[in-house]
Amino acid sequence: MAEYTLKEIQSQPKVWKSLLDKSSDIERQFESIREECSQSDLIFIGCGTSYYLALSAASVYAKYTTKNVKAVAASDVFIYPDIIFNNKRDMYKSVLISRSGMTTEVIRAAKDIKTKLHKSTCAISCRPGSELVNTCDHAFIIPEADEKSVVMTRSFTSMLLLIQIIASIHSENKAFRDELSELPKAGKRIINDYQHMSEKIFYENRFSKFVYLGQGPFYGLACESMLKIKEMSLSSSEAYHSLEFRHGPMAMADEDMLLTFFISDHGKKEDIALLREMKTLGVKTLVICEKSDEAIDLAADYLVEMNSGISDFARMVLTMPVPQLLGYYCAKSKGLDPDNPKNLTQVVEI
Ligand code: F1P
Repeated sequence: MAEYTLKEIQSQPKVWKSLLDKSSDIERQFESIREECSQSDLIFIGCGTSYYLALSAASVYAKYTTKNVKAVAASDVFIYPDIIFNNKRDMYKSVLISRSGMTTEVIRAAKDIKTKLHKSTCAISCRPGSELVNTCDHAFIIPEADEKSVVMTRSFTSMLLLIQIIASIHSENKAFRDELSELPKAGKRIINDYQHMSEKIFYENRFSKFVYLGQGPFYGLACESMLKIKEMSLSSSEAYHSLEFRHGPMAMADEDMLLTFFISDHGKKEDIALLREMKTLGVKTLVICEKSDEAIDLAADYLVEMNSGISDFARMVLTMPVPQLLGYYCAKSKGLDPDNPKNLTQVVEI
């Protein structure tokens, strides 16, 4: 077995470092579109993993630049353009996200925005020379984050980090930029510390349901984690805004469920109350947080403590290696090949 996926998960801190080392080039490139970006609202567009990336990227960008930013699935851009752009079509700068730059819906969205709305477009991708990159007016490309695997892991975190770097440049926020530079070291430590735990979870349990909960910028990460376990291990999985889980989905809670909580600094009080309540329903809990406390220690069956000293919006990529490893090890525990998930291909072309 080739084991691309595991190597790509493990390589993330190295790729983040090489991306951070290119911050000056990214800055130079951003200066050519600064004015246009400053005058527009932003819309992040993608499919699958790249759509979930758009959700988290939109939160981070809105937070630091105080701009109006939204995320949409690429298909809605050409199926429901009126809902997305309504009568404000001149206001938006579109950012199209795609690892391959070949996904049909993303390319169609980019072409429609250019030809029907006459607006310029910007691509975020891992493949130079792709159709998306050639269609867009600007492109930020990170070839070192590209992957052999079908399932996106380091491309997700690296393209998210790239957008965070751009947000730090756009907002001229040096403190945010300094926080981002700490990520590779913390990421390496987290992978070393928690790889074994991620494997052990599946020696100790056989879950039939997986749920991921996160608020704000962590909601897109919860969705992406849900997709990792689904794609690699063919397991039923769902993601919700944390407090939404109480509005119906908790009917499904029982001992066959692994409930993963992304606990943020912003929503810690509400998150912990929910965690304690769910624990009483018999679920197994996995908590991913910056720092634990007595209440978390008591209610978490499995705990990932990042201890990074980095704030909520800057440390987002640090939360991802463990959910990616869960997908990988769950697949292994079921005798599946995470490099070659059933029914999936690296690029979805229609
Ligand atoms: C997005 C995507 C992935 C999915 C699969 C096929 O691709 O749909 O989300 O996991 O690998 O591609 P892209 O537009 O980012 O290349």
